[in-house]
Amino acid sequence: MGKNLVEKILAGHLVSGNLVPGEEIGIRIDQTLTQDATGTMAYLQFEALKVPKIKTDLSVSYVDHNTIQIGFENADDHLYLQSVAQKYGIVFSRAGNGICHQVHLERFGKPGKTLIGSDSHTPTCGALGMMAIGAGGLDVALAMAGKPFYLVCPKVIRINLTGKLKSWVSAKDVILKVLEIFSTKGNVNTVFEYSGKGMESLTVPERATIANMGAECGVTTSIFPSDKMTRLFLRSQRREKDFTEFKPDKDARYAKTVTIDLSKIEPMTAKPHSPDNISTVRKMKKIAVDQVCLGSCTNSSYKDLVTVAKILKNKTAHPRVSFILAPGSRQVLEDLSRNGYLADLISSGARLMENACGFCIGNSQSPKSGAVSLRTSNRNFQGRSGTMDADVYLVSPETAAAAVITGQFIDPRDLKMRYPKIALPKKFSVDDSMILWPARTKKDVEVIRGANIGILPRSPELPDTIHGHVTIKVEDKITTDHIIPAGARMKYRSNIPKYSEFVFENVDATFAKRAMFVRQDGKQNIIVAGHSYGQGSSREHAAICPMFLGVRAVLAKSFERIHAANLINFGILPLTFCVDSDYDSIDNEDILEITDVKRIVSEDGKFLMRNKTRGIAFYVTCVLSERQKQIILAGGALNINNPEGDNKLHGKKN
Ligand code: MIC
Ligand code: SF4
Repeated sequence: MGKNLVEKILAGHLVSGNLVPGEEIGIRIDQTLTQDATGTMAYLQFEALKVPKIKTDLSVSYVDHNTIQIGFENADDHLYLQSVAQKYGIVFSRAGNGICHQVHLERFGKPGKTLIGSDSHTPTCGALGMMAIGAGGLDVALAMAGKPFYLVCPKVIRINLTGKLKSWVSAKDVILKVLEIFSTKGNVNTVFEYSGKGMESLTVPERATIANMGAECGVTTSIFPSDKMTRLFLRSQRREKDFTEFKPDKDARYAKTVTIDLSKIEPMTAKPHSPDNISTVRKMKKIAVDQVCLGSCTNSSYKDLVTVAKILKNKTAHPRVSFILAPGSRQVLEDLSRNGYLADLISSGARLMENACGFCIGNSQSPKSGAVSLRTSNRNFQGRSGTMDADVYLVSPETAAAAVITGQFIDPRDLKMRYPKIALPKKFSVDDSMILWPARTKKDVEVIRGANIGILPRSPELPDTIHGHVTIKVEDKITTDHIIPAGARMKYRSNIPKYSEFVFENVDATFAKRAMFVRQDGKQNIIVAGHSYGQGSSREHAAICPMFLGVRAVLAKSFERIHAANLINFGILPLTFCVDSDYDSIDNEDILEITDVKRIVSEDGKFLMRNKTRGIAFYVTCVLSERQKQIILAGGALNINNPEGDNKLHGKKN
């Protein structure tokens, strides 16, 4: 029987388990990536594993998230990351070189290989035919130490693209269509594999936009075959030697096939406050636009930005619109500049930002209160822009450009202009001088730990009785942005005691204090949640900080993949309701108790939970693999992989 792409890569990397969808498997990881905001924890954890050098083919540490540098914190982190990279054989991409996913696509991704990254948009490299998966920092640290990466063997859905995109419609509209079909819920342990005649006409940067935002559907990853387009892209990056053709077998089987006719797609948008709140732009009422942000790892490629430059040539941004431009990488910026497009963008009124995450993570360019902001990024969760009452709409670069000129949210086809069709350059400007390679010869490198490099907290062993206090009850679709905000708070990523003060800050600002009180009282905190708990970012801080505050269990209707893995890694029980309606019988401040915890975890994971406050009881489950059971019983993965807990790793306290 023929194999699909996913089966081929998984079979070639399988270390444990069987390739049966739903079963846990372990795979060998060829490449890893980290970014600075998740990287400091990942490398503190890597150091704790006591491995002298990385064991992957390639590991790259990027600095792209916290580059604002107000105060010493960000720069302390960068220096720590640079020195750790030198010491352990990791490639270091300096601040200013670009967003991890864009740079990895340009310079490092290889068809047929496996990649895990401590960022949820790691699947971007699926555009090159890689199995590229987002994960928590600890899982990345373990992979760098040569351990397998464990995941649930995914089912594979084939997305068959037919037809051709019409003028003014682009890759962003395709992935917004996919989000309309699949939504952000219910796609855990699934991979989208793209195929079809329509797919063949998409360039690698267009495929990257689609693979990138598959993350919003909650899938394990998205993948494209490696074909003529892949070869062209790698050639233009002067690395054709990295090309291998990689296609599914003709008789490959899929869990299901969904066909999308590209010629029928119109300009689309995701309305506030979720990437699956989809409409066509045509159906939107005319709204005045205050801000347009062009960039992020979804839509900041050369093609995206040249398209906008051509639309805006000899035009000026509408007086109401603040027009923000953040190229995806130094290469994109350099090529825009060499080919004259940067001048066109600047003369149209673009406010040029650093080629980094910037506005996308809300650490700069927060819009005015009550603003309408059109962004080409991938997430529009409430408050992520840094302005709680702003309405953020996700759009294509073409729709963004139309708003820059008109100050209105309009369908770009209404500009009545000729659509600028952009061919990719034969050769991009390749200059890796902002990439530092680790020393080849063995020398002693000192790891530099500034004052911002904090402690690496661990969780105690699992207790036998959880006497839990419902410290917060939340709804469906709680994102990791809700659990622990990024933006202005991100500079505390390396300082867990400080960062923990902001857990659920935008949902209930009293949470951290109340949770700490419960912990100091010798009890455990429980979070009660609806469906899809932990959507969005991979940040393991959404598990580490609650753990630090004494959260021992999260009881939800369902979990998202990366967050569930992070909870287990940090010794927090992910419990699910056996009957969803039991959610309604719990209130804030209720006392929930489970007993005989260790035995039940080791057996079938089915607990009788007693609500002591209400005098009722109901069943919850905790379905874990044998490996995960050991982790939970030990109180977290670090307690297994470095049981003695080395405190010498802790930096100066702030
Ligand atoms: C995001 O887009 O939310 C982030 C910031 O890139 C996160 C990682 C982080 O929180 O550091 C992600 O996507 O995983
Ligand atoms: Fe950076 Fe935004 Fe991409 Fe996250 S989604 S990696 S913050 S650009």
